[in-house]
Amino acid sequence: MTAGTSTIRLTQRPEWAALADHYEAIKDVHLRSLFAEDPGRGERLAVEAAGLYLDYSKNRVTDETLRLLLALADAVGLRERIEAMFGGEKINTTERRAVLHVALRAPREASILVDGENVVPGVHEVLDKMAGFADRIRSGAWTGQTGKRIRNIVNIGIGGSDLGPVMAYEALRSYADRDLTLRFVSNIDGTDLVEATRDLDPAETLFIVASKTFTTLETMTNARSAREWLLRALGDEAAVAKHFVAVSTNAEEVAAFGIDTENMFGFWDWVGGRYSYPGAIGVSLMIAIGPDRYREMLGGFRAMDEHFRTAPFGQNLPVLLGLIGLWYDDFFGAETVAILPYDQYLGRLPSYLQQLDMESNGKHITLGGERVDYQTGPVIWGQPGTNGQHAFYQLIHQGTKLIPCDFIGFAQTLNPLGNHHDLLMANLFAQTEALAFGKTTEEVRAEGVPEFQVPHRAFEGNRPTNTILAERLTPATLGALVALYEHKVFVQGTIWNINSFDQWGVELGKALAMRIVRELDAGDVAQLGHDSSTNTLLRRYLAQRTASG
Ligand code: G6Q
Repeated sequence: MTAGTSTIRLTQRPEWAALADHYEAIKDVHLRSLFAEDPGRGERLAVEAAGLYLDYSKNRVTDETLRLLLALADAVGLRERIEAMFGGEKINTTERRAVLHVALRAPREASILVDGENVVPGVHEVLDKMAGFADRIRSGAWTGQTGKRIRNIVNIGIGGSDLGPVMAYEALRSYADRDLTLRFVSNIDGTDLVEATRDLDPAETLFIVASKTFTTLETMTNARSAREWLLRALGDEAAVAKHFVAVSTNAEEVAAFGIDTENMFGFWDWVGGRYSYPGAIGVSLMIAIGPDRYREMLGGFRAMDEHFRTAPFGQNLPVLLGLIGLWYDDFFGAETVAILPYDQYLGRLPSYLQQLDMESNGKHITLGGERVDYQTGPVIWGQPGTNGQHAFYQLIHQGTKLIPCDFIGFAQTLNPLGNHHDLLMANLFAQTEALAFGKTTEEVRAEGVPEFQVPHRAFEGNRPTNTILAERLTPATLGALVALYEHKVFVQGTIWNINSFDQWGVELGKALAMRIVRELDAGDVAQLGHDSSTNTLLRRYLAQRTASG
C-alpha cells in the first residue's frame, strides 16, 4: 500500500460522521452572528504565506468546524501523502508514476529520487537549456532561415500544453518583451491557426510544438499545417530546423516530424500535463519574460511548496482552502466554485484552474477501485471582476444555489491610472461584504424602498467567500498562487481517496473521434455503424459538406 492510502471508506470514518452531525448543528448559522459573536474573527481567521494573504473568515465555519476538518485531514493521512508526493513515491497508481511537479521548481542542490535516481539535475539542465535558447531569441542571436530575427512566437499545444503557458503569459504580460508577439494555438478548428498566423511574416516566426506525447491529434494537425504555411513562404525544408522547436517527452516522434532533437526541451512522465507549465512547457513564457523573471516565478512556486510541506495544517493555506472547499462540496451540497480575480491580467486564471481542478478531481472511483458514495470535485468557473458583477453575480447574491467564491486581488496595480485601482478593489471588498452579510428587509425598508420591492431588494447573505490578497502581481506571486491551487486540489483528492493525477476521460476523447474520422475520409454513408442519431447527423454532415464543397 502506498503511504497514506486508506482502506477505510471515507464516509465510515468517525471524523466524517462528526462533520455530518456538526453540519446539522450549524447549517443555518449566519455569518452575521459569527462576526457579531467574535469581533476579532476577521483578523483571526486569516493566514499568510509566500506573499499571499488568505482571509477565510467569511466562511460558514466555526472553530469547531475547523477542528473537525483538520481531524479528518489527519485521519486520512494527509501528512504522509504529502511526504509521499514530495518523496517521489508512485502515488499515481493507475499509471504507476511518481507525481513530481514540485521537482520542476526544486532548488539546484535538492535531491529527489525516482527509482533511485536524483531527478533534480535533469530539471536544471532543461531549465538552463531553455534559458540559453530564450536569451538567443530575445537578443536576436537566433535568426530564421532568411537571417531575419524572430519576432513572433506561436505555441502549438492543447490542454496542459496550452492553458498554463497562455494563462501565465497573459498574467505576466506586463513583464514581457513588447517587441515579441506571442500567440497560442490549441483548437483543431483551422480558424485558430489561420487567425493566429494571418498577419505574421513566416521569416520572423518561430513555432513551439508543445506536446508531452507528440501524438495528440489537435497539436500534430496544427503543427503540420504550420509547417506547410512556413514552407509555402520559405520553400526550403531546411527552414523547419530554424523555425520549429519542440517540448516533449517523445524524442522519436519529434525527430520524425523533422525537428532537430537538439532543439527539443524535455520533460518526464512524472509531470502531468496540467502540472507541467513551470518546466519546459513554459518555454514560450520564458522567451516572453526572460529567464530571470521565470526563475523568480519558480521561486514563488517553491515558497508555496515549502509552506505546504512544513506549515502546521491549521496555518497551511492549501490545506485550509482544500478543507473549506470540501466542507461546502460534501456537506452543503455546493456543486460549483467561482474563481473571481480582480485583475485583468488574470483573465485566463479561471480556465486554467478549471482544468487543474476538474481534470484532477473529476473522478468517481477510489484508489481502491470502488465507486465513491460522496461528492468529489466541484465545477470550477469564473471571470475577472468587475465584469462578472454586471453579468452572473446576480445568481450568486440572490439565486437558489450556494456558490462559494474565491476573490483574488492586489494592493498595487501594474497600470496606475487615476483612481481605477481603488475603484476596482472597492468593488472586490464590497462584494465579499455583501455576500456575507446581505441586507435584511428591515434595512431595505429603512432606505425608503417601496413595499412591493422590499422582498426583491433584500439579500439573505451568508454566501461564503475566501479573499486572497497579495501586494502586487509579480512572477513570484503568480507562482505562489498556482502552487496554492495545485496543492489545494491535492488536499481534496487525498481526502476523497481518488487519483488526482490520471485522466482517463481525456484519453477516451483522444481515441473516440478516430473511428468517425476514418468514416468521414471514406465518405460512405452506407457503412456507418452508429446509433440512429449519430448516423443521421453524419449523413447530414456528409451531404452538406459535399454540397458546399
Ligand atoms: C493534462 C491532460 C491533457 C494534456 C493534453 C495534451 O493533464 O493530460 O490536457 O495535457 O491532452 O497532451 P500532450 O501534451 O501529450 O499533447
